[in-house]
Amino acid sequence: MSNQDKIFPVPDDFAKNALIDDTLYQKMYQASIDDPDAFWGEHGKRLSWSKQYTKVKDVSWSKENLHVNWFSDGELNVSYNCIDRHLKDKADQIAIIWEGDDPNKSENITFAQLHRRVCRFANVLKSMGVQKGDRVTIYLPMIPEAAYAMLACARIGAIHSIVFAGFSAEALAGRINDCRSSVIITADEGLRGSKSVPLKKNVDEAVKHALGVDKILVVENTGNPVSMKGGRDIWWHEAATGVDEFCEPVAMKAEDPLFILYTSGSTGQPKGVLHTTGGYLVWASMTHEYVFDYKPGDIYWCTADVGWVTGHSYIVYGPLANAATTLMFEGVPTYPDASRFWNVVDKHKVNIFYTAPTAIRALMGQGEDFVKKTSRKSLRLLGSVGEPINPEAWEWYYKVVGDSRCPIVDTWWQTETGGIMISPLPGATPLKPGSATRPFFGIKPELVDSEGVVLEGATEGNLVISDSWPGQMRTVYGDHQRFKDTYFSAYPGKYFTGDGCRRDEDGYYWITGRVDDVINVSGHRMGTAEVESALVAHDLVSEAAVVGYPHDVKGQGIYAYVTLSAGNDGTPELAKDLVNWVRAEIGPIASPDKIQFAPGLPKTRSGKIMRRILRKIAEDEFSNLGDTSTLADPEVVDDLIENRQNKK
Ligand code: 6R9
Repeated sequence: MSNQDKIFPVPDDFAKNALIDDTLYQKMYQASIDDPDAFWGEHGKRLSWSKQYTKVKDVSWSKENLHVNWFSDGELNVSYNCIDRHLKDKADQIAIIWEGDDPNKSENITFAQLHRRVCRFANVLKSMGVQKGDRVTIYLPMIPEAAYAMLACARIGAIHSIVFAGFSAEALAGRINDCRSSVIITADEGLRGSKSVPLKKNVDEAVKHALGVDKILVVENTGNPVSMKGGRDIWWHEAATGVDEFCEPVAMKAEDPLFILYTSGSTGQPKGVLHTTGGYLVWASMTHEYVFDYKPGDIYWCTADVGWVTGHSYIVYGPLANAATTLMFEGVPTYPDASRFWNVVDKHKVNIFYTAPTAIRALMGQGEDFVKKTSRKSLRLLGSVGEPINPEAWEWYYKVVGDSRCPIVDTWWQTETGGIMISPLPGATPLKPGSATRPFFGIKPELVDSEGVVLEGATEGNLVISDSWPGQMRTVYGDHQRFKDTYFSAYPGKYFTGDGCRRDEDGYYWITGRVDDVINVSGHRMGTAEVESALVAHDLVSEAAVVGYPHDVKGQGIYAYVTLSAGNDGTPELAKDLVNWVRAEIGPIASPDKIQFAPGLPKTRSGKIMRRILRKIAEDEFSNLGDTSTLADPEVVDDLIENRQNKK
């Protein structure tokens, strides 16, 4: 029997104590599909509304009139829901456990403290002139101030746009410009695995290319000297001195924007995915509670970075809306050594642990001892997100990390979906390693063929979602047409995910990976077009084509075919230069793993690059290249094969 056929039933005691068992899942799922208005009308009440909604779902995915509104006449404040409403009986409960990069540094922040700090932050932003609807770019490492800044924006109705602190100055500038934000929040430096990241320096560089930035608020983190420009740059600790510790939360309409988060697509520059207030928070909090079987008192840890959507929904908004204790980790899994995750689990008695397959695979490569010398007794539930988890990594996670006691929730979702869409509920769903299993409440997944024909039963196809859910993105910021084109044009009336998927006899979903030109490197989404345009921006490069290939740890690696302009040699030094160039243009996560200099790229007669062929060569599967007869210049293929970089 292959791994894929293994079934891990729900442990009896887990089912007994779980919020949702299988019978309840079936019942609630059916209700959510039969009558979404009634279902979400009821579940929207999990939040505290300053004005109760009377409307629930108002959505059209038609081409002519694409709009998505949930709870639209209701009003609420996200910061109030994540903090103030818990103060009555949980003021002294820990809201955030911060664990530093340095294992000797950690801090517990209670809801009362969080309230004061977020209020103070909000008042500082107000004093800097930030108003409701303004965009604020946040470029911070994983320090508590990142959460304060997000919640402070939400408190005063400003729209935050977080840019992952691993992105370059160039990438940051593009995102600042796209949403025209005039305020940036950053730190002197970040710290990861004892190495510092020059954040303020990057911001200084970025604003040379970003017009209209008036104010930069700088958090002192490492304390190393940075340059501060008078009139523009403000130290957080100076601005915060003596500032009032109360700030009234602003009542927001349910459909007022909460945040923009840039994500890569198959074409062009990253898109500003826009999420709004009410539906997003209902979705983030409800999925957090049910998927993680969260109960009061649990210590919950999601290892993502707040620069990604997982950090937004499952470090900050979902858990805090549920009054959970959420752990925020500044460091990396392998510093000081590969026991770090498990030492942190033991140190803070973590019950629920949520990470990415790439981290699991990297730790798996370091051997069991790093895990086995720790206790991990506190763990009750494990989670996975970001890319398909291969069954070997799943079983290692289950047996070695979880000691075969803890269910694993393999959660499939996207920046665009706001929260988890397909996932086991740990008290309800028997697990199959590698499958995200079944849809969450309200989610109607369908598999379609390339013509859009809906496929029934056990089959494989493109994954679409056929009806709206409260957490879905509302638009691409500043470009509603792109929202339509990207998600609703391939299969009219349905949301296209960009993922391929198989459904088995039990109705379980198995995500097979992207079917577009997006690659997934260590769980980070990367548009091949972005890496290509960075490469061709280099003086010596005339053309580039980028594809993904299977990588043991990263899931996919980045393989770049580069054609140089005439008279230049593809030396190993130049290959190194190009890798550094891409790092500087986009960030270290986009560094090509392999560069192959190619005198020509395989193209159709109409000039389209045949990526299928490039993918095969990168995978070292060139014996089966399929039909190359339509190529303009079939000989280039021989050279590509000859000089392939992944020879087995
Ligand atoms: C949350 C997040 C989204 C893409 C998505 C898919 C892949 C995410 C997955 C998964 C298989 C899972 N993906 N979770 N594939 N199984 N459990 O990662 O958002 O960065 O927007 O990436 O990631 O390909 O389309 P985002």
